[in-house]
Amino acid sequence: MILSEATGYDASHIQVLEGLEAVRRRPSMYIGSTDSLGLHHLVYEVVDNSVDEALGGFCSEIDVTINPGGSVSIRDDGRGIPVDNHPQFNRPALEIVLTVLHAGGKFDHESYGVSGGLHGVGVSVVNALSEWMEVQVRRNGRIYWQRFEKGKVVSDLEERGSSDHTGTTITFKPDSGIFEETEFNFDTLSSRLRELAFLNRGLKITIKDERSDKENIFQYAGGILSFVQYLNANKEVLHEQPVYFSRSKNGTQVEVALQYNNSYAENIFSYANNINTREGGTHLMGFRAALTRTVNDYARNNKLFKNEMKLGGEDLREGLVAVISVKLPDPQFEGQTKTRLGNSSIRGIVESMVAEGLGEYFEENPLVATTIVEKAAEAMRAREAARKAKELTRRKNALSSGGLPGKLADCSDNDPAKCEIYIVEGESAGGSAKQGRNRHFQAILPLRGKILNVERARLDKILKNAEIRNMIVAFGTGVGDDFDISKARYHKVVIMTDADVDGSHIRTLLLTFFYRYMRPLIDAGYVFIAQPPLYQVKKGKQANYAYSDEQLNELVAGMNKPVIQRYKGLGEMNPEQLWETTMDPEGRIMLRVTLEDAVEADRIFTILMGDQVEPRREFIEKHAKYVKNLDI
Ligand code: 0RA
Repeated sequence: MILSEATGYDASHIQVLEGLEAVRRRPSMYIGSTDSLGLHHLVYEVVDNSVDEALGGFCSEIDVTINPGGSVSIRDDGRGIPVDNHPQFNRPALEIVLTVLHAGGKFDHESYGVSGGLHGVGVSVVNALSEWMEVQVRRNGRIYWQRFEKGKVVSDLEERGSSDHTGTTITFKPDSGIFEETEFNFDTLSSRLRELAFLNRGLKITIKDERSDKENIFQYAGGILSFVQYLNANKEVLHEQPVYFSRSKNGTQVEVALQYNNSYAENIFSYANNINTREGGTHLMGFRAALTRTVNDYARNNKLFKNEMKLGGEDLREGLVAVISVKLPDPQFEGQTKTRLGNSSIRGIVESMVAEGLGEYFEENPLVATTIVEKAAEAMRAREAARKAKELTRRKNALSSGGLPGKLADCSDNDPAKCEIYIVEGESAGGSAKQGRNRHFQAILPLRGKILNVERARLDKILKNAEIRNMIVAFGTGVGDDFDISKARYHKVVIMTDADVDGSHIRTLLLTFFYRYMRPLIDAGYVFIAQPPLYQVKKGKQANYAYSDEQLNELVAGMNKPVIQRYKGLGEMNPEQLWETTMDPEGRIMLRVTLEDAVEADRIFTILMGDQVEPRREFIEKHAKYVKNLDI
């Protein structure tokens, strides 16, 4: 609001209230959503402010505590939010930082050359969306305190004793009138805080859950070099030490760590100002271009190739684990989820810095350089073989009717948004599903026995597997680099397996394949897991179904002589039962597969499917529950 006549406190006060009211009216505009994701963003927003202090060199420790009553506290040892009078508003600066939109308190732009961009909406937004917030500041030898409710000042700034430390503690309770979900998840917060600790070398971040007594301490002397070691922890690496270098120029800092392993997947995590740029961007393009060029230059200069061989970008991806982190002033975030770095000048800057840093590293570490050249050369030969295999798939498909696999019972509707495909374990359950389905919008593809473990095979071998080829052709999307989600013939891909160990194994194999070679299918939310019932409870002619042990207990409570049948496989249900319990959109339960935490997902698939047996056993013993959650 701009009122030329209005002056002093009153006018500013009105402005403040209108600003925060806007946040409460349209919270999603400021924090993305009001579901669990948005809820956790509140914490990240406050933590980002503490990390900013760390980036400026003023803070070395951040403690996050989930309190029993539903609030969360973020404590740092930074400079403390200023408390002196803000001349424009004639109120304490702390109050302005907490109640004025975008004030953020970043009055001194110089010391905040780099700061969170995606969140970066300001702590005042968190305040506006909190039932209450209390701020404690240690500064000038004193302790200050102030409380807010729904963004409004409810007590003036108070002095509460003395302290010879500096720092800020912000405690807030999210407003349950705004958030659909108000329970903080320890693992979700832990993942992001671990990531922040990797990205800010030496910074100590602690998270404590006072509801249980879980605690994690993250601190990495190696920064992103430690991050790469963490990502490769359960893989066989091709060179012991990760490649690492950092460069900075004109206020832009580029940091890269990379290490090859013996797998066939690529795993690059790119960041701009600590934000995970899932959609990539100019920094990633610069990195890729420099990697390809520098490795080819090295191979040529050292006469590692007999003839005029040239490695392509895709050859350098195989088995690559890399973290690239840039810090720049004024980042531009673009794309659907605002996670693609758009600053065009960054591409060239990163490319030249990476070429320089990597070139130097190779000169000093010729063994590492040679290992990378050899791995890429092998990938190139395999790529040639895969190209031939893919072509074969294409030609074979063209021969059969309509190009679709013979085992597929397709649906008649051809609007992908309405269509579903059930991937069914076993021929007999496949048969029941074909009979029981609604053929207008439900297609059935039975799988015979086990499918290939894609974690241990290259794409050329994967494409030789008939079950996998059938899926690719049925989906219509292609696979790997050629994957095109806009060609998907179904917007629901439903995995339907038995509720036993084999079924769970097949499910994990399928999920691994989708994750490694059809990731956008998962990102788009197209992958589901069917939930067949575990029990049938009969009383007279009336049949009921239970999908869990608790449900079974509820059902039989008070029943006289119920007849309970435990289902071991889908095959034990007739087509009508299968339809009624598992496939009918009116009554079925389906779970959507989401893998938001790419670091954790990658770790899990490596552990579950990789060739190192020991960590797998350990993992299953330690995280049996998590595995169950992943599976569902
Ligand atoms: C405004 C100005 C300064 C620091 C901060 C805000 C600040 C905000 C938060 C939020 C959580 N922790 C924080 N720590 C600091 C600069 C202070 C100065 O110039 O001394």
